[in-house]
Amino acid sequence: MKILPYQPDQSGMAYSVGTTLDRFIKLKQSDFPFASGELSQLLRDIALAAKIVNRETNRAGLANIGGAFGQTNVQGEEQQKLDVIANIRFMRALSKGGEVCAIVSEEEDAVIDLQNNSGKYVVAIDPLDGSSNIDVNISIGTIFSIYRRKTPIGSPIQEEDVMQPGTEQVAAGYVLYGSSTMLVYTTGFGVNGFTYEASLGEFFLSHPNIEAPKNGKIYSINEGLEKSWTDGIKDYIGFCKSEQLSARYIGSLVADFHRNLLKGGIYLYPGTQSNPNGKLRLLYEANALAFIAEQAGAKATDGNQRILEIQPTSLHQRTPLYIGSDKMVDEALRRIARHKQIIPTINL
Ligand code: AHM
Ligand code: MG
Repeated sequence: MKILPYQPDQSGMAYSVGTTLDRFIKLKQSDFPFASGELSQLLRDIALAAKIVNRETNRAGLANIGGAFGQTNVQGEEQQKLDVIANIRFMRALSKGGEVCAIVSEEEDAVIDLQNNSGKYVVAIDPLDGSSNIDVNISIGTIFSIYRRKTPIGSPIQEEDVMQPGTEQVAAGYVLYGSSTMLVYTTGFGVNGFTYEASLGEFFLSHPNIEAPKNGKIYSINEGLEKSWTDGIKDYIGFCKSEQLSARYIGSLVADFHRNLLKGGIYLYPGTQSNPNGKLRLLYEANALAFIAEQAGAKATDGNQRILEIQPTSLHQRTPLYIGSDKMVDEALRRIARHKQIIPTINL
């Protein structure tokens, strides 16, 4: 019998597909001392649910799962059928996996106790963000944050397990259902992006070690709300225009954030008259993206403090969000602060 050592192909006849998400997660497990593999398994569970939601999203135009569900969520926003489907898919994946004890979801009024007291992790998730874009075939996303529970494993979950500031996240990520589907995540050791190859059913590492440009030429804000902006925001957006930056606003946070992360830019959702804290939610929208932004060398603030340092006080709490390239966020903060300092003169 003839035995030959394996020689990797040098002909270039078949292109290499690269590293799968699964393999990458396994390789990176050693970043965590004493890791027992649960976080890795949890990330895999999320990736599996993302593949299913990707399939549902792609079928939306055909399968009568587009359009409104006919109910509003706890935020008073109209739920789309795909919002509900995505919520079911992620809930199912997270509850079956066994690593999670509690879930906070945009689509659920209360914290969902999975009755799994041996689960180490708490997940906060927006299963389908930007869902008003589904029916017009525009990119949407999933956003998730993972926290280690604070109370001892085996005991019932408590408020302190859920109400943790973003600095306590052990992992966070998003899935972008766009011209291609991508999963981008961090465990606090840089940011990596994976593109979904549908015919193989796998995410492959396509954007290793993402680093955000320190400056950029894109600003993203809903300019229709200009009337209700503070003077600081008006000043900053005026500055962006005077610099002839490009205005790009999809209205899907994940898509706007992802573009700015790769190309350099800033996304702003300030407080408005009707929503003084803006529209976006701290626990399952702002925190995850802030963690990713910082890991990629970008910044995220509410205009007063780092998003990650905000101590949450309620589940569906909103926060103003200014996130993106380091220098752009600094300039926005400088102009916001400048207008705060205008103290009315008192004539004595
Ligand atoms: P949603 O969670 O109900 O989908 O709302 C969040 C979305 C973000 O994706 C997007 O950036 C923002 O709302 C757009 O809001 P607006 O239409 O007010 O500009
Ligand atoms: Mg959302």
